[in-house]
Amino acid sequence: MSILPGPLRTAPHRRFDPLQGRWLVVSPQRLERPWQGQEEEAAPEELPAHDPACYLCPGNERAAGRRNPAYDGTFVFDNDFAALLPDIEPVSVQHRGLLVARSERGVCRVLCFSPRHDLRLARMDPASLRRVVDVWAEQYEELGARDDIAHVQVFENRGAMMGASNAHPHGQLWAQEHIPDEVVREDERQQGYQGRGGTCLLCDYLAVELVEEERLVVSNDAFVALVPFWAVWPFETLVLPRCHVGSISRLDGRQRDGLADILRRLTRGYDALFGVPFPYSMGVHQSPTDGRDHRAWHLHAHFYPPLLRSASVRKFMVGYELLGQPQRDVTAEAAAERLRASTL
Ligand code: H2U
Ligand code: ZN
Repeated sequence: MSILPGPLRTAPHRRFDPLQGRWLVVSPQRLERPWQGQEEEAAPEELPAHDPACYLCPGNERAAGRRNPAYDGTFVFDNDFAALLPDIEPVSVQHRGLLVARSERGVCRVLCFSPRHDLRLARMDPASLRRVVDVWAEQYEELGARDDIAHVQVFENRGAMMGASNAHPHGQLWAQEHIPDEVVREDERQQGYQGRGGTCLLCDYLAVELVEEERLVVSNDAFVALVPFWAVWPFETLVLPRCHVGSISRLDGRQRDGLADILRRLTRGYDALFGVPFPYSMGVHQSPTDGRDHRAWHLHAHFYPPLLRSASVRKFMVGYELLGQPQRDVTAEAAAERLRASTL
């Protein structure tokens, strides 16, 4: 069942992103070429279980000279080259509203998902993935409880194409004094929606998608992954808990297992789509920790993969997208269909 009028599957149109409050241009007519799938991709790389040259493997020395313990599960450490620092002098400048700056305190950490150099989320077993979910929850709780931290961003860059510096399975945590802009916008949009109708934007959105079905990718009792109606990246997905909850730390054990299961099936689906370790940036958006009322916030994760048609055809945000607004060729419906087939 779909409410989408036929021309919106074949002709240029605009779609609205209610979470960011912005429009994008969708140009399905540009994808008349047949799906070429697995043609041009590189062969999957063979990695050793332990790489003596890896900065993140257990027991190895890191770039700045510290040595990793012989960890056998997950491992968290303060980033040796942190973008944000906790102990800096507070200063600010405000010159005629034109030169505006202020110091920003924060903490950056690296989280190794596994001691095994050759694994990635898609290849980890459910119990190990569940451990990663638990560490995300612990870190959010610990950092978010601090007075100098208003927001904790959990993310993963996967693949050199997305800027990952190392093949070892790892993600990052950036916690800071102010709420970053993407999150401020999502917060305002969720609060505004709840203020107008009394219900949650993402609870309502998920209910619509569960009826529409065509943008769903994988689901279980606790979580759903779908290609959002307003997706900008070719195979972008949104991971949503079925219940209204603001952070991973508020999920019970069954729900955390549910999240781990979705992450596993979704990333395996991504790998299967092109037959290679699929590059992406992934981030978990949890309610800000600035002490204000964020009851409207609905926990979710975004996956932003750049690959469009094969390992050698990727999306860049350039030209019109840099100067006007985002644009995509493959519709959310077509992307969901391909991704869903890859997760079977
Ligand atoms: P990315 O792969 O997403 O770049 O994350 C790796 C992070 O690990 C990166 O932020 C840090 C880099 O600063 N790092 C260390 O803290 N110590 C090292 O020895 C190597 C990399
Ligand atoms: Zn390694």
